[in-house]
Amino acid sequence: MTNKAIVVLGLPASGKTTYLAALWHLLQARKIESKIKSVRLRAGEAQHLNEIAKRWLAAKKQERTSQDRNRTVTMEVQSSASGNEFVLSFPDVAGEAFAEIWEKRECDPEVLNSLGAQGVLLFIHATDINPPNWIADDAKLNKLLGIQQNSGEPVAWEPRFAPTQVQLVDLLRCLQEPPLGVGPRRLAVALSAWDLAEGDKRNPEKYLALHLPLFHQYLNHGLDPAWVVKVYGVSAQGAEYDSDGGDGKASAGAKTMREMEVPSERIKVVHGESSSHDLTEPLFWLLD
Ligand SMILES: Nc1nc2c(ncn2[C@@H]2O[C@H](COP(=O)(O)OP(=O)(O)OP(=O)(O)O)[C@@H](O)[C@H]2O)c(=O)[nH]1
Ligand SMILES: [Mg+2]
Repeated sequence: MTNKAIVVLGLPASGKTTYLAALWHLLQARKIESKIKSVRLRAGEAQHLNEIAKRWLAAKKQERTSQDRNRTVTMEVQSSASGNEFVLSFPDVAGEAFAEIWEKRECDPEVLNSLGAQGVLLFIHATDINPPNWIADDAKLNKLLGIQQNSGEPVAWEPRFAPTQVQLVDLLRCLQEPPLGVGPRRLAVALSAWDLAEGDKRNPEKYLALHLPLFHQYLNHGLDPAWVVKVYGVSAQGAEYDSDGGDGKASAGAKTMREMEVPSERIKVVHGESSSHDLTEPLFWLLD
């Protein structure tokens, strides 16, 4: 049995826990063909996995992962094609831990350990992107909203204001340099909430080039050429789910998802022009 580790990265609310919840359901339910099968859970966290999978099944949004509740799930999995078995470590870490690498140049020691993995699964919420803003556009928006602007007065800048793609490029740069660098890796970029991006009628790679052009250029021309990259569109929910807060009204999408006979069919994974319900596809490619 080979030990393989995958590190799951992503800024806050990028879809990491939702992916893990849907993955656990899919592996346990075995209702659809998948490239990877779960053999057994090796280390603890069954309760966590069962809780998040239960929320997923009920079409409820996951709770934000808090930094003092980072969890690494270790499972024994098997490739359906070759029968080879792997021990897969899959950390469910709060996005704040990765944001801190950019904002404070600090890294939690536990997170540091998991960052040595050869396989990197990087989540980016396809529609929750902080784009670079133009001062002229901001001024226009402030005027429309009736917000008083004191022109000529500097506004203190904070690293968290940086555009999403700037933070992501820096994260990848850190993974290539000491103390986080471990040589060439495989990188699967998962554009999560793909159901919200599909209206664009573009494949995931083209979507990335359009909405995160700096990041896309970095993948192609800035990253160590020995790294291998694939871009996936991932809809782990299939639609918008109910949130716990607010008026408690059920979303129409969540209702449709709850009515599906085979819940694993809510899932959609897109690569290039092909799509499937197999959420294990990026993991299989990373383990290969
Ligand atoms: N529409 C849609 N929304 C999704 C999907 N996957 C995740 N989301 C939403 O994205 C938001 C963040 O999802 P989480 O899985 O909690 O993200 P996370 O990366 O674990 O967040 P932290 O724990 O805060 O780091 C939630 O509002 C989810 O409902 C999806 O496939 N479709
Ligand atoms: Mg989370």
